[in-house]
Amino acid sequence: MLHPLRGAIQTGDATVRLVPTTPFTDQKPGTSGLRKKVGVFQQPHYAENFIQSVFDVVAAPAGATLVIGGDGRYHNRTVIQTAIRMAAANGFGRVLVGRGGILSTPAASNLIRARGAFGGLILSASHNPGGPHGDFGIKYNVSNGGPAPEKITDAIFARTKAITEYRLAESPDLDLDGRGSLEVEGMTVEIVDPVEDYAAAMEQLFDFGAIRALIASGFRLRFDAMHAVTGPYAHEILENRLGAPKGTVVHGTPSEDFGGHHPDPNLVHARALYEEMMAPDAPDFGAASDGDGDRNLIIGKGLFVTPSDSLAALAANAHLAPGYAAGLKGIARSMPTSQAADCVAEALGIGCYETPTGWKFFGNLLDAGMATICGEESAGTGSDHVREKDGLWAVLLWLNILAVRKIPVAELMRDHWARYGRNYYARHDYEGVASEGAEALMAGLRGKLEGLPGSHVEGLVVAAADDFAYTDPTDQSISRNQGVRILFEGGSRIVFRLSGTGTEGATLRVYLERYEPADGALDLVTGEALAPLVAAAEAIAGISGHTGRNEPDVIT
Ligand code: VG1
Ligand code: CO
Repeated sequence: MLHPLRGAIQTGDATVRLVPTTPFTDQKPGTSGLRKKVGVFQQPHYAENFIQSVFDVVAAPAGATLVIGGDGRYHNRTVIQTAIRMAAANGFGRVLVGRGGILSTPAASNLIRARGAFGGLILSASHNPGGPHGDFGIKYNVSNGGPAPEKITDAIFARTKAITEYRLAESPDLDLDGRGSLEVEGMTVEIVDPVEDYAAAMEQLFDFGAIRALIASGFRLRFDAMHAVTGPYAHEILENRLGAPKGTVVHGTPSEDFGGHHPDPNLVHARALYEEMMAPDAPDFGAASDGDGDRNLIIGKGLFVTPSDSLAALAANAHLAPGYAAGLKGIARSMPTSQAADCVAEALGIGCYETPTGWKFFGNLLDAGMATICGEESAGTGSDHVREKDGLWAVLLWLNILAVRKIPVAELMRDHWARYGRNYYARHDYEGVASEGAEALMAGLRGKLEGLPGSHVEGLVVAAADDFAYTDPTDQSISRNQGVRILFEGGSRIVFRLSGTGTEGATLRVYLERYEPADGALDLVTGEALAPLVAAAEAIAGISGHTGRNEPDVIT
């Protein structure tokens, strides 16, 4: 319940309450917005404090447009109602909200750009589990459609620590399931179809006729929406517009708790899809997306394509799709993402940028026209069509490429490796470990960096080691401590960093990469290819001693 009224002021015809509040100390946005357990967000004033801090920092001009939508997880509708009341009380003139409160993250980014909105609130905890005991999240995106850059998220965090009141319009809950426009105290709330604008944008980028013909020729695909937000998008685009048979999209109805599953499209949580794709009668192409629709998992018949390889293959072939026929301006990847994309950039003679983890670092490069395609090892790929990674976009680009090249995914990848070499890659996650142990591990690594070059570990020779720092080439802003990199002679690497999206203890991510040149061993089993690096990671970082774990929880 709200505190008693401290003051009610009239702004035009709006009745605005100024609600007194006190700061929470834990509202620091992480890799992708503020993520906490649902119970934390349900505390009185918690979401309000954060949203007001966003509004205070971004200082939208009166009458500005705000996009609001989420991935449909538990608590989505409650926070959307609050956010709309607060937007009205903070002087926004128009809110665009997805029907039912639904907007995938890339669709929200698209809407902000297409409608010239000032910004947007995306309510999601992405790949984290949902439901009353799961996670919730709020992220603010700026007018280019991308996540707020660090200088804004830092200012928001500072504001959350000083906030004393928030503004709320007095109005009843809105029916978000209807059509058309509503009014909240002088502000227009337009309920938009979550899929329409996004699907239209995809039709502009890709040759839907060619993909339709591929599917009509008997090419079989499977798309697992993981009970999350991409269900309605995939039904419309893959089945209705591209003619894939009904049933191509599975788990296509968004549910508040993702059917009790973990909407993370990796080999652990999308295991059933993986097994289907490895079976003798597998479809030609399998894909999955995460809670908010920005990630993609790509599996060909009999071959899992690592997200890093997918980025490289998409970059190498993107010109085959109409939206990229003019070629790429550059490629950007997050630091832990494998260097496969670098080989493509080199061959194409275009720029290649290495950024810290998280999509917010790609925005400036895309805005400046320095990069066209970006990607992360965590199953995120996207382009300059929006300012978020985009799961269905990646699926459609793959399909467009396959429709032109008319070869199976596995053959396309073998061909790729034979040309550029192969970056064997895996990420080992140690989830929910004690924060002290994880911090001590990272501190220990940082302490050793200087002495590592030249040393021999498990048959590998360390060429360089550092704690990654990034200077944005467009505005010279610097982000430090973005992960420890150990680079070996021959192009192999180990990267260590702590997750910035978890909500329980710490999650240690260990990224392992081994490079084999085009005339090297291209057909190894990944686990075997990486075994020396796994041993080296343990020897250098003392993972078991610091975490008490002998095995990672998740290998992707
Ligand atoms: C993870 C991934 C990162 C991704 C981020 C948000 O962050 O590693 O690549 O950008 O999630 O993705 P972290 O800090 O936990 O490693 V999503 O789909 O959760 O918005
Ligand atoms: Co996501």
